[in-house]
Amino acid sequence: MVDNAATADELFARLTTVKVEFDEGIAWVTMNRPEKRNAMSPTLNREMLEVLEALEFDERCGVLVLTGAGDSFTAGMDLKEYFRETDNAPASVKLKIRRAAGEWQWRKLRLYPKPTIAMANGWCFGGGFSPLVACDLAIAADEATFGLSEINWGIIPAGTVTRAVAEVMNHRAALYYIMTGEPFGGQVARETGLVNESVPLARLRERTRELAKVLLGKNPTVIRQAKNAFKRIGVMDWDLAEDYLAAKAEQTAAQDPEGGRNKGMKQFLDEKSIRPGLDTYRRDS
Ligand code: ACO
Ligand code: V55
Repeated sequence: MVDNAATADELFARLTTVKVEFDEGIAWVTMNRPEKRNAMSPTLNREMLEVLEALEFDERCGVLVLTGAGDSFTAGMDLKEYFRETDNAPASVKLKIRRAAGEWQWRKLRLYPKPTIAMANGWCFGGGFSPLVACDLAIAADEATFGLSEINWGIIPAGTVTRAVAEVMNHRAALYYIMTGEPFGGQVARETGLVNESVPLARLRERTRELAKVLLGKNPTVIRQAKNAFKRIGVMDWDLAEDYLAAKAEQTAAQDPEGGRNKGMKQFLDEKSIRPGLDTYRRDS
């Protein structure tokens, strides 16, 4: 039998650009190049993918929080290591480096089997919007600074940045910030739909922990199916979505080791000990 935690710990010990810490079911994953404002270099992209793959099967991770070291979430793609130094590389090398970015920034993260929260603690530019939006939920610090800065140095927001922005930000705001490159703070990020809420930096970690704890109290099988269904149905018509959701609902019940659906109904209908509109069912009984 493979010891997932021991294998993961070996990986975590050799990381140079990412830090992983466990705390009561929460895995705090920190982009960790503070002296470079956590810019996403090819090394960071490779390490983040390895970390996400390891945490998928690590029972110490019930909820994943993605954040950045120091005063930054991430300053976006590394202009030196990701762009300039690869400009003259062979197409195959370039492709590999581009692919490693997308692999973690959205492909792995967007349908991650555990709840994910982006904790936007500071600078967040350009490419940083992809993992920010790929996380299920996002909390910003009022003091954080966001920007679609691509226009300011002469490129369009590529990778999946424009796609991510179109998914969550309101239409007018998206175009305004894509076209002006103007920086904005946490409260504007909330008003425009980019994050769920924004709190003073001094409260950011505590509020994130509190939200993570709420998610940790829910049935993990159901929460995984629920969030992934939401992210899948965007491209379906209503008939297809109805059929897909019916199938997913049956699959969820069949997979759920704790039989949540029956517990919930019993506690409400028979015991009258909870009201599901107001409380979650007791998972331990
Ligand atoms: N890529 C590469 N290096 C970076 C990046 C980046 N995206 N962001 C910061 N750095 C490096 C700087 O080059 C500098 O390195 P050095 O100390 O070796 O000279 C170091 O990080 C510190 O940067 P400063 O600019 O000195 O830090 P300051 O705190 O004054 O400003 C800020 C921070 C606002 C984040 C600034 O660094 C910045 O504008 N960075 C670029 C943001 C950006 O536009 N990112 C690209 C978005 S587009 C995309 O991702 C595709
Ligand atoms: C960005 C751009 C890219 C990329 C990843 O704008 C992110 C952000 C131009 O290529 O590969």
